[in-house]
Amino acid sequence: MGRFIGRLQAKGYTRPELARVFSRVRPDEWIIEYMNRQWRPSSGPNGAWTRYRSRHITPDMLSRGTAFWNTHAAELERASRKYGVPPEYIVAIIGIETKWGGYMGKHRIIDALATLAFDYPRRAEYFTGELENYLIMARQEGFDPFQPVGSFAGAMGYGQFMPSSYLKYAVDFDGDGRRDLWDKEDAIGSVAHYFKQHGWKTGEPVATRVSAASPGGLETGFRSSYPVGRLQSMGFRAPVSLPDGQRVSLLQLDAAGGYEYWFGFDNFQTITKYNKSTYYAMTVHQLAQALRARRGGARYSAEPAGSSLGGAG
Ligand SMILES: [Ca+2]
Repeated sequence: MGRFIGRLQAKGYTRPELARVFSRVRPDEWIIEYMNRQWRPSSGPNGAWTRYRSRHITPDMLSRGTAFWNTHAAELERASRKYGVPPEYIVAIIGIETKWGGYMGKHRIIDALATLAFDYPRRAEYFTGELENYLIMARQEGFDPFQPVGSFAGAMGYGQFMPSSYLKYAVDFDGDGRRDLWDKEDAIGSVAHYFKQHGWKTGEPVATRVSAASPGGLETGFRSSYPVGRLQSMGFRAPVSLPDGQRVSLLQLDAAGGYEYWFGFDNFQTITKYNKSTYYAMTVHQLAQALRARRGGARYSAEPAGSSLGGAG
C-alpha cells in the first residue's frame, strides 16, 4: 500500500487527494462472491463448449454485428488497413465484449478495482496495479474517477479495456485529441492496435478444425504448442496442408456431440491476449467468420463444415 501511494504521488496526486478518493470508495461484496464462484475448474465432457458458444453466436448477435459493421464500415476499413487486422475480428471482439455497446457494465470502476485490489488476495497484485493505472488515466484525461462505470473487473467502454491496456494501447482514432474508450471510432482503432501490438500476423490463419483423434496425455488448450507433424502422426489431420515443423496449439472443445479438435495458429494466441481463454478466443474467431460469411463470401468455402481459416486472405 505504501509503494502504491508513493507511485500515485509521483504521478501528481497529493496525500489528501488520495485520502479523499479512498474515503469515497465503496467495497462491493457481490464482486468477491462472483469471482469466487467463477474460479472452479470445469470437468467434462458435458458439452460446455456448445453451451458457451450458443450464448454468444446467435441470430441476434449476427444481426447486430452486421448492423455495426455496416454503420462503421469506413472506420473499420481504415483500422484494418492501418493495423493489418481484418474488420471481422474487430467487430467480433466489440460484440463479444459489449454487444457493440449494448452492455458496457454498470459497476463504478473505482469501486470494482478497489474491491479486487484490497479484498481479493488471489489477484491483489494485478488489481492494485490496475487501480493505480486507472487513477493515472483519470489524471491524464482529466475526468472524475468516480464517474466511469464498466464491468465488475474494471473493464471499460466498447472494447472493455482495462486501465493498463488503455494506457498502452488505446488510440485517438477519430483525431479529436482524446483517447476515449466510450467513443466507437476510438474503440475500433484501439482494438485493432491492441491486436497488432500483441503479434497479429496479417493474412495468416487463426484456427482450423482437424479430424478428431486421441490426444493421449498431451496437454491441450491455447497454451499448448506442438509441431504439426507430431499431431498429424497422432491422427489430427488438418483440411489444408501445413509444414510439419510449424508449431500450433492443440485445442480441445467439449462439444455436445463429443470433443472437437482444432489447431490454433499464432493469431489465435493473439486473441487470447485479450482474454486468456480457449473458449473465448474460439468464440471470437467463429463470430468473426460468421459475420464475414454473412457479409458476403466465406473466405474458405471449400473447407469442411465448422472449420475455417479466418484471418487469411
Ligand atoms: Ca478520440
